[in-house]
This record gives sequence, structure tokens and C-alpha cells, in this order.
Amino acid sequence: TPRIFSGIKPSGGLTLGNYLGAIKRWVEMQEEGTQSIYCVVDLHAITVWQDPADLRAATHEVAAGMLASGIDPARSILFNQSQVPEHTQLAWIFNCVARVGWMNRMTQFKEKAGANAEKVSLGLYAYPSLMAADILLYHATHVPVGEDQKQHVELTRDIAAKFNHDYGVEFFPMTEPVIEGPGMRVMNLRDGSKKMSKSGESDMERINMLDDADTISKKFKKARTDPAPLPESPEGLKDRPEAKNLVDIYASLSGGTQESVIAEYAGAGWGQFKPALADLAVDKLAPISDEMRRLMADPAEIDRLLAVGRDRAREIAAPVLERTYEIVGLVRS
Ligand code: AQP
Repeated sequence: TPRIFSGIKPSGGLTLGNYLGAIKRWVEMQEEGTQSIYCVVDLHAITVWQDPADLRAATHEVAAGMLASGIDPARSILFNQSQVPEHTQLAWIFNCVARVGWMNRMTQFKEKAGANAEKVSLGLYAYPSLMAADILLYHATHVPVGEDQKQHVELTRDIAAKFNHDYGVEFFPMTEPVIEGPGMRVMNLRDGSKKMSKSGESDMERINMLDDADTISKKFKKARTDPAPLPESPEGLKDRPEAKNLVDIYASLSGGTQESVIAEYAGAGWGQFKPALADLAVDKLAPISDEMRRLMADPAEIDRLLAVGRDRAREIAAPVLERTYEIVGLVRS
């Protein structure tokens, strides 16, 4: 049976990108009955500096966002990574399996480190090894990821294959990346060539799940666009990244397609489309953000739910780690 693992870094507040690109789809998969493990990957977040109070708050916010969107802690496993020590324990084994040359090829590291590769944390460099542990600890068969994470899932397969080969076992499965459709990538509102990010420098670039109605309207109103009106057909969105992004967001929020949005708004100006998009976004997000606020008012309740998830996660993870240690020859007494 397929088993899914996926995570979100609590490196800031949740964005519309996290919701449309990840959480919304996860809820659908849960409804389809897929066995799913969702993790607030706090140990990945600290690969770059996080203020401790902000990290704690973001962990609660991300968990609240998943719960408010419909992740059901009774059907899916929802927990934060640092509460299941097997993740870092398996990551160490994988640090000893993975090769330095493999890590050097990771484009996300190169992008994140930039010209500063000597100054970033060792954790940022080893990140894909921890990610492989996150996935393989549960023998996950499928990982829903954005295009940018595909290389890390391929590395996970390389680690699994090398481990199995070196120790002469068939223990870790070959995990398949499930790449989301193109409409699922939400772009930065001020620059359509960059993705919408939690940690982008300006708040105007993104819609936060906790933004109020006025803020959402203001951000869409100020969103960058070219001066031309909406095209008469989806082909007219080609080479218009900002226009395409707003149409895609509308389509995703309304459960429609580029075609259906264009059919309704062909030839409309931004003065007409942007307020309609803002209204739709407020309509769809308000119930989620209201529920997030309600949950976040009681962090002890979120912690209680995370503890339930932690215990269920460890039931799967502990025996897999134990077996791994045995295969490697680490003495257990
Ligand atoms: N803009 C986006 N469009 C579609 N999907 C997105 N995701 C993130 N941004 C977008 C998806 O959300 C899940 C969790 O991502 P993450 O928080 O673990 O890492 P990230 O992709 O690095 O997210 P951010 O917001 O850009 O964080 P920072 O700024 O800290 O690096 C993933 O499934 C991701 O694809």
C-alpha cells in the first residue's frame, strides 16, 4: 500500500503557496484514503538561523494550518520532527552512506549558499541526508514535492540503493517523487519569476494564511502585472508570468482551470480581476484562518495533538531504526 511522507519547515508563517501547493493536496490525498505522515520539520528549519521564540510560534502556526485545513490527526500522522529522535539517528547513518560528491551536486544548496558556501551551516549541506531519513524511516513509497525538491528525492533513492547494496539487503524502498502539476506553483506577487516564500524579504510578496481581508485585498491590488488586460485564451498567458500567476491562483482557489477563469474574465482589466481574486481568496481562506487563530489560542492543545502524532510516528520509526542498526552491525545490549 502506498505511504506518503511530506513536511513543511516552520521557518516563518504559512503562505498561500504552502496551502495551494501542498496542504490542500494533502487533504485530498487523506480523503482518498492514502496512509499519510505529515511532519513539521523543525530540524530542517534550523539549518538557517531561527530565533527560538519565532521557531516555537511558527511550529504551532504550521501545525494549526494543517489541522485547520483538514488534516485529521486521527487518520493522518501529524507531528514535529524533533520529537522523533529516530530522524536524526538515521540521518547519521545516511551521512556515512551518502558521498560528499552527491551533496556537492545539490542545486538547492548552491542556490541557498550562493557565494557564501564557506559560511553556511554544516546542517544546510547535510539537509538532503536528513530528508532521506525523514522519508525512509517510514518506508514511504511516495513523496509529494515541488519540482525544486525532485533532486533531493532522487538523492534519497541513491542513498537507499547504496545502503541496500553495501549491506546486501533489500531494506529501504525506492521512493517515487510525486511532482505537483504546474498550476500548483504559486509565484511571488512582486516578481513572477520567483516562488512565493515564507522567508522572502518583503511581506508584500506573499499572502500569509493569517493575513486579514484588508491585507489580502491590498496585496493583490499592489501585485505586479503587465498593463495588458486578461487574454482571450490561456495561450495568451505565455511570457506573462505575473498574469499567469494570478490566473493560476484564481483557478486553484475556485477549483477551476486556466480555461475556466479565462472563459469568465477574457479581456477584463486588472481593476476588475484583482478585486474578484481578493474576494475569492478571502472567502476561501477566512474559514481556515479563523480556525487557525482558534487553535493557536491554545498551544497546549496543539502540543497534545503533536504528542499523539509523535507516538504513532515512533511506533513505525523505532523498529525501522532498530533493524537498520542491526544491519549496520551496531551492538544493541
Ligand atoms: N510558492 C509555492 N508554491 C507551491 N508550493 C509551495 N511550497 C512552498 N512554497 C510553495 C510547498 O510547501 C511545502 C512545504 O515547503 P517548505 O516550507 O518545507 O519549504 P520551501 O518550499 O522552502 O518553502 P518556503 O516557503 O520557500 O520556505 P523558506 O522561505 O524558508 O525556504 C512543500 O511541499 C513545498 O513544495
